[in-house]
Amino acid sequence: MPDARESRTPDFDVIVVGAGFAGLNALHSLRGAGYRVVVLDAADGVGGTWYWNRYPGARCDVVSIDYSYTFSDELYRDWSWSERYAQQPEIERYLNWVADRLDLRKDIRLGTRVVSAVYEDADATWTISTEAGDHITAPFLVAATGCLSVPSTPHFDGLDRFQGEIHHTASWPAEGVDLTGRRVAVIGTGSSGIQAIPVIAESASELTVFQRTANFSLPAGQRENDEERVRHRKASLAQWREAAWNNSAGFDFEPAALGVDDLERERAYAELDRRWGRGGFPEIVLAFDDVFKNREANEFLAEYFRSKVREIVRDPDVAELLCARDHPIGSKRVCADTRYYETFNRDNVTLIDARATPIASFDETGVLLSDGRHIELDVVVMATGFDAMTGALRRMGVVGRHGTTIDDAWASGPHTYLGIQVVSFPNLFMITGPQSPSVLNNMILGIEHHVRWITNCIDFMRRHGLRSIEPTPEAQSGWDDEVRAAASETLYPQAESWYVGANIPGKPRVFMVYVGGFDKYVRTCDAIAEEGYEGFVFDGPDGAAALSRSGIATQ
Ligand code: NA7
Repeated sequence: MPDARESRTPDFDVIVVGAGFAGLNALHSLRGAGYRVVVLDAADGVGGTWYWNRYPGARCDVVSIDYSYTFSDELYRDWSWSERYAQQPEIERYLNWVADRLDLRKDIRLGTRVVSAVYEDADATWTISTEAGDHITAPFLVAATGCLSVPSTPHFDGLDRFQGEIHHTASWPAEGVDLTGRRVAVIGTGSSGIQAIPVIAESASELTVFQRTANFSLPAGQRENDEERVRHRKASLAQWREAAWNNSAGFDFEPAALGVDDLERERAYAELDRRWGRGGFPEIVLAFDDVFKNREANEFLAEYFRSKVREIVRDPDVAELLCARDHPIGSKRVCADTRYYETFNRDNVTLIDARATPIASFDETGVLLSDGRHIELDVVVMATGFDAMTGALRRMGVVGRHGTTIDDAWASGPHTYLGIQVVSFPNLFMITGPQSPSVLNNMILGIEHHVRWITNCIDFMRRHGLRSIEPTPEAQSGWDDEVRAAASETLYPQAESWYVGANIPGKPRVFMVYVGGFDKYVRTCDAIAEEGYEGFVFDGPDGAAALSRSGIATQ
């Protein structure tokens, strides 16, 4: 008797999970290609990471004119960012504007959390189950679930007894939190903490910062956008796009060597001072490629950063504590701040070395440190990061062929082909998935590239009557090797960062980003598609036969 499910008609052609930058772009592209698409998102609004991360001071650390969709000249032309680095509310407004402008809302179901995604081999169909108990089917599933979308709150004894408020930066209440005159603790000094701390210090009566590891941070150089520059960019978007697609990081500048060997130290310092004054990654961190590979150049730059901390922070002991030493600069995300170090000169701000004197426990009124000190608190801010890169797919309960779970497949860290697909998970596509350039390149271009690639791939399958696609194990392990080899030429793997999963207890330590160059990556993916999707198999293990049946050449 045939399985009843074999004859069922799927509800949609494509289910996209996530309504942030990636999901909105995917919906527009796939719907434009004629597919029936639905986007599901747990949030009550569009925006993805820019919906959730509403903490005080939340801001993008990529300049706003580079952090915009480029797939549509009209969109690019008709939106104007007010600041060099956009704040969260403005980015959220932008994404809402895009959703309206492209008439996307009618295909987006908000407040819809996906609790499982199961692939059925018999009819090559994904069934998505939602928290509300709905089931939705489609042959294709696109995970537009973001790289930093699962907040992580470490375990602290007694936290549930604390009678004050606790807020994670990545699930900050939409109505805001009034911190005026309150005693606040911020736990964590990554990008989120470093952005939030100066703003919180201005309203809190007392702010206690718990720093376990000092980070490198530089002034963002925040200012209003230079109107002339914006006009020029809008007028020359096509050239910018061309340059960025062919750039190793997806921007329009090519890094050069800091070259500490060649330059006299004074000259190098003078150059760095000039750049520090202008602020932001393009000026300093991303400007020098040898810094990511050469330990000497790296230490030179790191020491320059430390000298700046000592210049700014008046108390020498506090300054030393704020100097990052445990990792090469750039091997963890360098932070872009607005008066972060200056904040530690305020009378109402105290820095606690949470490595020397960790939090022992919480009680009803505050926190007890390992040295016996008790700090009374009204509000605790967890700026403690994310289960990055793999967390979202793992939380979504993804089950592929023969009951293989994504947890099984990634037990030793993520394995993918091109960061786009995974063996045993046919027709599941990831946007900026692990092992793609993602967070270490221009995210928006990375998203646009994946969206284009996925749309073309589904088109190809439709044209050739193919039902399913997945990578071969050989191609996947080859990509593992490429990702590892590219990382081994850099200093990235030397840090205990979220790039390697070190911030989540029990998570395998594997460097999860492809750092072989954005331009090279784009060329590789596009060549694979043009050559008939080498390394992928269509319609299960009988893929070669499926391809030849479809009338196209097989390798
Ligand atoms: P990050 O960069 O992962 O930072 C999390 C911070 O929280 C970091 O300073 C951690 O210290 C700290 N942390 C985590 N657990 C603890 C405990 N138990 N005690 C004390 N401190 C702790 O997350 P962000 O949200 O700031 O930024 C994530 C990305 O978003 C960022 O890189 C940008 O790309 C945007 P640790 O370093 O682990 O010692």
